[in-house]
Amino acid sequence: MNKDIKIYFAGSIRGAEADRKNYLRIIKELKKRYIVLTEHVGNEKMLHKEKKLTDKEIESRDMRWLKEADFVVAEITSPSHGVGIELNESKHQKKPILCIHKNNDKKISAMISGCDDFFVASYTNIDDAISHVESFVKKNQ
Ligand code: 6K6
Repeated sequence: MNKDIKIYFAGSIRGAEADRKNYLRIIKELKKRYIVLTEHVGNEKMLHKEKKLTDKEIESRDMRWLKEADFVVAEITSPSHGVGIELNESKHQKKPILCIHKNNDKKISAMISGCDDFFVASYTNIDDAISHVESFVKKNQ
């Protein structure tokens, strides 16, 4: 239990609605162990409220949270411009970055798998995804 550790969870928003339930399940488990700064990424109701914000407000708020985060966990099964930008920014801020993706036939971007700053792991179920996060946090704490 590391309730003082702040995690920035990144996942595709515009373009991967089908993945949201999966994000929600991961975030629900992460919240039992850590502070998740970006719960809205998997939460339909919270995202609906986000729609009231301008894109400028979203971008500056998210960049502020990213700065505040101790760890970045990105779910990269579905490609996302926003997640790509967040990953690059996290890399420049020298955050420990874990990228997780479903164990399927889809190839992930070479810009992620080819970058030494990102630790990439595949998972088959939620327990698996969480244990990747737990061991990554333990190793990089
Ligand atoms: C709700 C429904 C559609 O758009 C919204 C409001 N948009 C966003 N709200 C909060 N965070 C966002 C929003 N759009 C992008 N982000 C950030 O970029 C999140 O932290 C995600 O990790 C990432 C997703 O980017 P895209 O390119 O997949 O949208």
